[in-house]
Amino acid sequence: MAVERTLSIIKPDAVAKNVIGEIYSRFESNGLKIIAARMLHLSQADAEGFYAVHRNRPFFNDLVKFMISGPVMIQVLEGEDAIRKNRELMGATDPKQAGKGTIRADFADSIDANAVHGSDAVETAAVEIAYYFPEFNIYSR
Ligand code: RTP
Ligand code: MG
Repeated sequence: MAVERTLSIIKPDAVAKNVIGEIYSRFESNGLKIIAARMLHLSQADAEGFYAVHRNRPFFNDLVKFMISGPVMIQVLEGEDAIRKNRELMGATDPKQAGKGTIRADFADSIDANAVHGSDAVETAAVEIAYYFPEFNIYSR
């Protein structure tokens, strides 16, 4: 299987719950390495740009408002099959549908405040990683 990189965001609800470390442990114990990380309080323009693919969706304004409601922790994860593996660890978008033991089942409150973001494909991962990290700030080991 290919070694991939994916962009992960721990959203404001999970940062406020003080579970960054618990979520990082899940990544690390499942073979995903944290190879870049930064905490940011996104501006409206940052969040709108990041979620531009969703700009015509009915939930866009609520999503942007939520993502700028507090600091987020943003990281690049690297590992075999990292994109799919991260989304498996995250669980379904709606925490009510998320499988037992997933990050969203354990830490998310609602479909809006759903604890984490993860890239959904190789192409979107590349775009999302470039949005927050210049290559020289990524430390693949
Ligand atoms: P993400 O992008 O955050 O990893 O989540 P996802 O792929 O599971 O979900 P996506 O369809 O890409 O939607 C992005 C985020 O928008 C919010 N959302 N709200 N109210 C709604 O029906 C609705 N649908 C999506 C969620 O916070 C979702 O994570
Ligand atoms: Mg998505």
